[in-house]
Amino acid sequence: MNLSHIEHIGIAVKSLDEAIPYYENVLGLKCYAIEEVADQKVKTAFFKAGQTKLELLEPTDPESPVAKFIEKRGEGIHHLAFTVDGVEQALEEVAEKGVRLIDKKPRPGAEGLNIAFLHPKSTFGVLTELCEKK
Ligand code: CMX
Repeated sequence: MNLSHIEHIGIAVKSLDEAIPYYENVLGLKCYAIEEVADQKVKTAFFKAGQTKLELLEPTDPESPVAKFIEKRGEGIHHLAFTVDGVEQALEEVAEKGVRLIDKKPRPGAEGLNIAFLHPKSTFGVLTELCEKK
């Protein structure tokens, strides 16, 4: 697949209101966007640390993947997202190589991206997101 860079690091938090001041007042970063992604049942907040984007994820529903993650493993790093050229084709390729897909087709993510997840049980414990601009 044609993977170019890390698009963002996803971090699960219980509350954006509580977590954002840490990133802004302690680390000195600026939250430049807040967006709800209904499909993923999260509210997201974005920061840039140099070239690297951070995405804070607050669950909007107790049954959402992020709510379950926090319940089971606590707040913390939730996923790593890579930019690829052609998510659909990349999914076919990794599936052929035996990787378990969470999403068989790309779906809409924050910031106008098409996204799809690979299961952490077949990616050495890292929930992996493949994404591209629509
Ligand atoms: N990173 C690493 N491992 C994880 C994980 C994560 N983020 N989330 C769950 N796991 C682990 C669980 O701890 C569990 O491990 P054990 O069996 O050793 O305890 C295992 O994966 C499977 O867990 P599960 O109970 O079968 O499945 P869950 O119901 O916990 O769902 C997952 C896990 C990854 C399939 C689900 O969270 C999912 O579909 N995620 C993709 C969508 C998503 O995360 N959306 C939110 C972000 C949206 C965005 O960025 O816009």
